[in-house]
Amino acid sequence: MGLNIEVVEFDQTTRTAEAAAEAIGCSVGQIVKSLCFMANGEPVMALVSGDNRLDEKKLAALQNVGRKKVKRANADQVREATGFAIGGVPPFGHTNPMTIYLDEDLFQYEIVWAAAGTPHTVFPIPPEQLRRSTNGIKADLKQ
Ligand code: 5CA
Repeated sequence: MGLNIEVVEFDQTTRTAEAAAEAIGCSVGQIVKSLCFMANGEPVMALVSGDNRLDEKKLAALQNVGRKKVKRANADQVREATGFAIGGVPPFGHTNPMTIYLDEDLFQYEIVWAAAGTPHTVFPIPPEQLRRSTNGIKADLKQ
């Protein structure tokens, strides 16, 4: 993808946004949560700032499906859709390409940090590069 990614590995866990921010020494808002949802049975990903909670109503509206048709993916669905286990799901490199939305709040930072495939690895990336490399749609996603 023409990215110059440098994966950083920690001894301590980075499996949650809070733990990752602690290990990196950045704000929780700079952590990219790669959240997988099922919308009408199809996987869709929301890249959400660590400070924010995703509003499933907003995701349903973006996907043009009913509110009740959006559910958080379970561990098996996450693994099937992305190829990775919860706690290390990266924003790209998934088994199956899926629609990706990006929390507009990520764009206030010069650099954000996302999971690099394991619960001990992360990488920094400018939000605009994250948008380009995921073909992501910038949106208002938070509660
Ligand atoms: N490595 C960190 C920071 S980049 C990370 O992966 N954070 S995360 O937020 O993207 O991944 C953890 C998320 O997985 C949680 O916010 C939660 O939404 C989701 N999750 C955790 N346990 C479950 C579960 N049992 N079922 C479905 N989703 C879960």
